[in-house]
Amino acid sequence: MNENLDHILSEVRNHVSSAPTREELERLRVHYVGKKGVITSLLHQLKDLPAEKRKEMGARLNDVKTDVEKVLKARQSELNRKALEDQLNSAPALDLSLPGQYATSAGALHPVTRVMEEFIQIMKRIGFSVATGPEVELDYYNFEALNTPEHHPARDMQDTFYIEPPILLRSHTSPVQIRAMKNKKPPLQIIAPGKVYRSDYDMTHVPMFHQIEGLMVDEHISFADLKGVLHYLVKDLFGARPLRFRPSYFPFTEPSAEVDMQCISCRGSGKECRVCKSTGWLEIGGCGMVHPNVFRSVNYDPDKVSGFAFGMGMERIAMLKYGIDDIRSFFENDLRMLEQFSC
Ligand code: 2NL
Repeated sequence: MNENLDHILSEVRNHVSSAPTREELERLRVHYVGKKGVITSLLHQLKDLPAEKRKEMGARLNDVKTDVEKVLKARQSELNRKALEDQLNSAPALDLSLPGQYATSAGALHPVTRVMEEFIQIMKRIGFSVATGPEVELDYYNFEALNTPEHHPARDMQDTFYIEPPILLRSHTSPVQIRAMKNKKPPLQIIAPGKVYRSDYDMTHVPMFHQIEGLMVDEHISFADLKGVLHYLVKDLFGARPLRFRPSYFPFTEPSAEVDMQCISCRGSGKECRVCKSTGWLEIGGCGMVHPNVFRSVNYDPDKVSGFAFGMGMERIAMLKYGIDDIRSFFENDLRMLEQFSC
């Protein structure tokens, strides 16, 4: 039986290591160590041997079985590797330059984001830096430091979103400028872009919109400086246009004005113009000279410095630039509207 085993072992070595396919290898495995295989049946025959022979033969048979299984395994992984290699070699080369199977359209910036970035770019070019701050604010920064008296309608629950007094959602980005002035001595030239919140909802108002405020403080800053900056800004955003400054009121500026731009559609003629409702003018924001009380609340001396400030709604600017007539369409996520701005 010992010679028989030696013979089996060398036979297995030969057959297995030259097995050409995985199918052939499987056939050999079944033949030697399968349920009815050669080695398995020899193991079954052990019980017929005398006790002292059985122990020796059992150990020997188990060694041979382990050996055979090892050889089978080795050939198996060799064949698996070869199969994978063949598969990779026969596969058609991948052409990575082929267009995809499904067309994907290019994404685009939201029109409000576009206008905002353009606005920021222009202001940076003439020396303004960008300041940001929290959207959840304190009544102090949003109103009190801005000379806005207790009875002012903007402070009303009806107009401002209160989290829980004195915590509120900022109704303009002015609090960013208050914080900036408290942290830095003049001169100062900043813009504060960001989201603001007001309790409003119709064709021209939404409860959240984007504002950019500008602030310039130094000795001898005048209304002429304000006009110069706004003319430069409008020229870059819309092309050169006459501006009109209409006297107005804001608690934080004195004097205050609404800024109107000559209508880009009728060029000021007002003839049957639905863009400017035949007035010849378009309102683009508000502005003024910083109120002395605002300077006092940030520890600037109103006798030594002066400054101008302005605020513009980005949705309003985008509506004028792109001829959009309902502000709500910015927030409906309708691709038919948004896709018009991909380029
Ligand atoms: C508008 C009008 C305006 C300001 C904002 C301002 C800020 C400081 C001091 C003084 Cl810290 N003024 N901001 C001034 C005038 C008008 O915004 O129509 N916004 C959409």
